Amino acid sequence: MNYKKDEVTNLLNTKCMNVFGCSIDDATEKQAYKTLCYVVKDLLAEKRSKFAKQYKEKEGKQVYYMSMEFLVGTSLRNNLYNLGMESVFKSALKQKKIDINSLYAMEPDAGLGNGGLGRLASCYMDAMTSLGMMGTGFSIRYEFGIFKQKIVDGWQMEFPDNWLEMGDVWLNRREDESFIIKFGGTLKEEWTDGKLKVTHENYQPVMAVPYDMYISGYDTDAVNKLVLWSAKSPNNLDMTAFSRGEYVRSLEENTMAEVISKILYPADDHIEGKRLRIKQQYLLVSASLQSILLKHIKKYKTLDNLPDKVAIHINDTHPALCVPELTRILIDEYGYDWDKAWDIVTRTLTYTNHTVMSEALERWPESLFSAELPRIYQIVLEINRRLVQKLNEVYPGDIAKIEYMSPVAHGEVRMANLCLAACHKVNGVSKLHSDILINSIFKDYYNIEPDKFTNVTNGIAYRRWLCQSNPELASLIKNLIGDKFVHDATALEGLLKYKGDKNVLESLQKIKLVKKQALAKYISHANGINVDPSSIFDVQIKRLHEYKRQLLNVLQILHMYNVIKDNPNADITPRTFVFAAKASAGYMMAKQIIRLISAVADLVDSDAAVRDKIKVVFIEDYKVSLAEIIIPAAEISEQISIAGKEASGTGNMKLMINGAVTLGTLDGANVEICEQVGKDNIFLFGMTAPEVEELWRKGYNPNFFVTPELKRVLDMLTSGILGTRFEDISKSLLTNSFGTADAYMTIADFESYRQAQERVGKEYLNRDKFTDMSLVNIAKAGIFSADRAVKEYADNIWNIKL
Ligand code: CR1
Repeated sequence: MNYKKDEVTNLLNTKCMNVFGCSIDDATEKQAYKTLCYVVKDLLAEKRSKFAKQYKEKEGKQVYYMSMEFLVGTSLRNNLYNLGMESVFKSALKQKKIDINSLYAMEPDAGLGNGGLGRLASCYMDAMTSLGMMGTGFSIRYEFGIFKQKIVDGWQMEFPDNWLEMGDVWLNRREDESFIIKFGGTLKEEWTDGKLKVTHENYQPVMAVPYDMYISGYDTDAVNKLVLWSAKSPNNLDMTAFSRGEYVRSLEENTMAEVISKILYPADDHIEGKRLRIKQQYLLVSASLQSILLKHIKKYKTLDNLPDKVAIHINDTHPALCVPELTRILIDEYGYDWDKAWDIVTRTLTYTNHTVMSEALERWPESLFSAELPRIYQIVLEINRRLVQKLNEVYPGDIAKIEYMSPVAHGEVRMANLCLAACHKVNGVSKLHSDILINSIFKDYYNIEPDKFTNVTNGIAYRRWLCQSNPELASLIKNLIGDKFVHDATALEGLLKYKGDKNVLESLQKIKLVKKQALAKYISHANGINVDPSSIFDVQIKRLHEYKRQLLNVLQILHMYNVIKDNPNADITPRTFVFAAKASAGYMMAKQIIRLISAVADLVDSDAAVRDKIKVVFIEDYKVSLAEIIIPAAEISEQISIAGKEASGTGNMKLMINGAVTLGTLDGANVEICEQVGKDNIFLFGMTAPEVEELWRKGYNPNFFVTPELKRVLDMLTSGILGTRFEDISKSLLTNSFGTADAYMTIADFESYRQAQERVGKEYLNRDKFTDMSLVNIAKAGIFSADRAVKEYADNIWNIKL
């Protein structure tokens, strides 16, 4: 958008006057922040209205992206950047003596997600918009997003994240477009004119109120919307109770309803089969589908063509209730018969799987499911009955297989099977992960419908992660290869011609140092620790999960400690190990591991012989905006999950594009990162996924893999040297009573990891060679752009022409 400085000043003044009754000169900082956000929102609204009008005339196909999580992070800088207006706003504000950076700093993260899955959804909204697609995200307006983390004496403590206080500036409430969602109750069945009519009675109605958040894209006419549903009681006050003097009870129903959208479940790659959670899922699904269908019928006067005009995407199984709910609406509300309804459902819905962790595969007890959603349960049973009939023809008599594939079995409703049965496309999120899906967990479905399955390797909104978080690097790249890469990330390959170019390597080193200094400053402020910006910044930032093996990292640090203690003059390249991670609130082992990291940090720091060589820092409250500070400063990107378990990873991509070199296993998208950069530009270690499988088959006993060095490290866990004895961690690694010890093969991979870490230390000493590796990583990161990923979804899954 083309605005001059004076015009921007006018916009700010007028808005400030309208909302706060003062000019921008007299505004408090908070008022200035809000004014700026409102002005930006207005600009987006204006663009949105033009875009929507154009689109309506074109009658193109559009996507609805259903996700229980969108990890939006902050929006202000991103929106200004995307509108190409950052500098004009900056100078208009500067004239008023307001530093735009201090306003940026006031914005809370919209933390409506846990980790990779939620951030991916936000990156895809950005890419859909930048590509000019009409795409709408649907989720929940959690009053409290992912908790704020504080570390107290090594323990994680959780605090509520009241993001709306400053974050609601981006939301538009549209009460008029609310829908009623029905929970519980009973079903009445009547036959009229040879047709069975089912009426849902005595249910508890909850109102779903939509809030819109605009999503901007880079250099595009498009503006999309993220629609967030909030739960509300349809009856404000129970007047009878109120007039009886029962004031509290009169408000009770209100509170019960509102609780549904109160808080995000803080578990990642893990489910909790809680009643409130299924209510959240149904609220999202039912409200979104009602709104999609209403809009469609208004426009086309029929739902027959729904699959031609609409793709509804199920992001992991959390919104899997789309399957029965869409069927229900078509039958109960729009009078379709089963076959026609089912045909529309299957051609409209698509599904992405994001994990093979069995504890994350959602299943609901039938009793809970049928009590909360009686009509939906009935429909699920019918889907199941028809499917079993079909499977009996394909796998006659193979009861075990059919049961394994059924949406309903053993007293449970299984959401993944519901998606597999209904969606016309199913994908994994990296090549390795998609292969594992078709060769193992989804094999039986793959055998009957191989064409249904495909892969889309994850991608990132690289303009946020490179251009906005690391403007210094982006501007160097522009100087070297022009600005084509801002639209087309694969143009980054142009950097390859600067391999070995002394000047370029020096510039890269300088920029890295600047970003490391910035992180060091943050750390000194947040942790009160001074880290040395000339040491290697070795970073592991992601959710805390045993399969991600933060523990492997810590054990190796303890080993380095021993090496230095044995020989204070040992040739060790100074290293700063940075961790940041939230643990699911109820995940005790993950919390213990955080405590261990803190204990190791203290141990290292208290020892004069060691502290100049290694530093360990756990930065609390990992979130999108913190990642934006850490990632540009990273030199080593730890991606060390046990092979076969990390579906893709996306932090690996963000770190790579900022020049960090991956130290990793051949897991998830690391495999494709390795394909891109070649073995010389990545530090690989550990077993491959087939080797892991093979070892499980042969029988894994961690004790066989304990080297003398590792034995010494493991003893430290319980010796008391760490202040606390970490018995549980030690046991989880070594006690093999039920064959469950070391479930993530930390011990089996330790030696290989130790050696890889030694290589890192050595290779870093040749700064130019290391920076060359870094340059190749930046140059080859283009393929991991969300633009590429979303194009693949459009082509192969949603059938949308761009
Ligand atoms: C996976 O663990 C992947 C993201 C996005 C996560 C991670 O490897 O990069 O999804 N899965 O695809 C997840 O959160 C509930 O599952």
